[in-house]
Amino acid sequence: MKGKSNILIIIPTFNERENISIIMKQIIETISNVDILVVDDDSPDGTAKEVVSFSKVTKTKIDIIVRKGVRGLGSAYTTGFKYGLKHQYDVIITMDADLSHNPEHLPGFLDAIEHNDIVVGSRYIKHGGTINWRIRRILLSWLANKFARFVLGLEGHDLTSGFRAYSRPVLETIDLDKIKSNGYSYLVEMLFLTQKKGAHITEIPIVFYDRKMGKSKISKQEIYRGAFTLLRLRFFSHEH
Ligand SMILES: Nc1nc2c(ncn2[C@@H]2O[C@H](COP(=O)(O)OP(=O)(O)OP(=O)(O)O)[C@@H](O)[C@H]2O)c(=O)[nH]1
Ligand SMILES: [Mg+2]
Repeated sequence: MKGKSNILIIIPTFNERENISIIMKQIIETISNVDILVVDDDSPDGTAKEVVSFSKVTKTKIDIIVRKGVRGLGSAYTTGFKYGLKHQYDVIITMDADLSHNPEHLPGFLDAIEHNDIVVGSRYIKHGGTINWRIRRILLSWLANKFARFVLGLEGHDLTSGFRAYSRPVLETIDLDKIKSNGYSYLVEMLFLTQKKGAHITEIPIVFYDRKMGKSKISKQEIYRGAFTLLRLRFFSHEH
């Protein structure tokens, strides 16, 4: 029988067929008592089929939500968070599918979430880093973080990192449907909203590996939209 644990790992996916089973296997080998939810946006490459096949050969509870006719990392997170809240998980972790987020860090997240509301895996603090990232990506990410810190007065150093742990109560303090960002800026908006509510947010160092398989989804349009979102949050945050 599959025992229900109170830790959920959410993995948003779009065309990650080559990576998804590898990451799920690594997660299960690192921490045994977790459930996994994949939120897939009807990937044409058959990611969902791969998830279902894998779920049949493991004891770990693996669920998948396939969203049809919608796309977006942010709204995929929201779908996952709502599932996590509905099913009474105490700790909800988000991870990328593309093997950039090393499951070896998971025990560190679980330790830190005991005393914090949100734990962010940070590339930009001591002992954190990026491996195989092209200089353009490093610069872009660094700049985005500086900009977000400056514009929004956020305390973290890696505000766009998607490797995070949330305690259930902190997700209950905000109205997930009001988060308007739907890309990387969703991650910044989440920190902005929770920090305003007085959440205890901490960072732990992670080493981030560049994706080896599958395609990147980041676009120029996404970057400009992200910058615009931060300005909207700064000047129109009374909406929340
Ligand atoms: N459900 C869903 N997941 C997405 C979407 N866009 C990206 N993802 C997933 O979100 C995670 C992060 O996206 P990535 O494409 O790796 O973004 P990135 O790390 O900034 O860029 P690269 O690693 O260079 O590709 C991965 O697991 C993606 O499959 C989307 O529109 N919907
Ligand atoms: Mg990636």
